Formats: sequence, C-alpha cells, structure tokens
Amino acid sequence: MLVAVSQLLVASRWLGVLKFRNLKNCKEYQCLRNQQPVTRNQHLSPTFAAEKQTNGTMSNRTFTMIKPDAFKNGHGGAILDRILQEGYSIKALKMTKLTPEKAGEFYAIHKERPFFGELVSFMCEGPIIAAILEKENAVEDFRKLIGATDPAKAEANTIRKLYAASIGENAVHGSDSDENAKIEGDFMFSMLEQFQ
Ligand code: RTP
Ligand code: MG
Repeated sequence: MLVAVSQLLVASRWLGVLKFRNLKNCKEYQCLRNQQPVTRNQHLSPTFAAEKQTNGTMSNRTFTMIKPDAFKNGHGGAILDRILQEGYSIKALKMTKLTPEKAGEFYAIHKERPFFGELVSFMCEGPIIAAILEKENAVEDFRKLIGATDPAKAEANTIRKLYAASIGENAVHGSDSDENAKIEGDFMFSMLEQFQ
C-alpha cells in the first residue's frame, strides 16, 4: 500500500515537472477543432502583444500565394528560390487547393468587380503554394519584387514579368498592407503552422 502511494506521488510530481496540460484547454486545439484561425495576438504574452502594438505595424511579414498558373507551368520552385535569394525567410509554407468558397472569401474585396467570377475560378483551377514570409519592410518590398498586377506593365526581372501571362493569371499574390498580411496569413495557416 505504502509503495503504491509513493509511486503515485512520484508520478504526480513528474506530471507537474513536464507541465502536462489539459488539451481541451489549449487554444490551438480548440482552434483546430473549430476550424477557425486564431489571431496571433491571442497567443502572445500581454507584454509581447503590447510591444508589437506600440511598435506600430508588423511590417516584417507578408503573405504570398504562388497561383495555379505558375504552379501548373512548373515555376513554383524557381519562385520560392527567388524569394529566398531576395532575403525572405519562410515562416509558414503549404501546398493546397482552394475551394470556390475559400477563394471567394480571400478575394471578397473584389466581389463587385467584373473579373470576380473569373478570378475565383482561376484560383481554384489547381494547386497553389501559400507562404508567410519575413524580412524587414516585407510587404512593400515584396510588392516591388512581384511587380505590377498586369505583367505587361511590370518592371523587368520582377516575378510577374518573368512568369505571368496576363493580368488575370499573374503567377503570384502579395499582401498590400501589414494589416492584410496578418489577416491573410491567419486565414491560410493555423497558429501551429506559423513559426517565430
Ligand atoms: P493580388 O491581390 O493577387 O496580389 O493582386 P494585386 O494586388 O496586384 O491586384 P488586385 O487589384 O488585388 O487584383 C486581384 C487579382 O485579381 C485578378 N485581376 N484580374 N481581369 C482583370 O482586369 C483583373 N484585374 C485583377 C488578378 O489575378 C489580380 O492579381
Ligand atoms: Mg491585391
């Protein structure tokens, strides 16, 4: 009896040392169960979250997708390679395929535009590669790196100039603000898939 009690005490001490947590109380677990993205700040310590806010915007991260045209034409590897060469580090990465619902939600800002239907069906045509990228001044620099929406107007050596065929099928997406970079990254990646 005494032996059993002492074993129980030892086991409970180890559980304490290992900081076992009840999975159901874990935000990441609840987020995955509910299939809802959780904003990064919900996971930050209060001090760190405050620092991020007082620093103003989180200008060191952007979100990108290598669109179905570039993927289908075999440019995914070259585009990722170029992104790394330009000094971005990858903080989240996945190959996936959008549903019309998800593509429509992602580009909801354009829902009144005449090209919306075409855009949604193009984005669901095949696999995409989604990524969160980090570098100083990431959003603005990445927009320069991809070039103008219409590849015919894009500067030489930009990703769209090199790999895109038309204004509709233009190889890559890049977030247009720090705020949208965070929203889009959280839309595509759970917190468990985003790295520091
Ligand atoms: P993105 O959001 O994909 O990075 O592109 P963007 O900011 O350069 O351009 P945006 O105005 O946000 O348009 C979103 C995407 O819609 C398609 N589009 N088609 N047919 C057209 O006139 C037209 N205009 C835009 C493109 O795929 C564009 O990237
Ligand atoms: Mg845009």
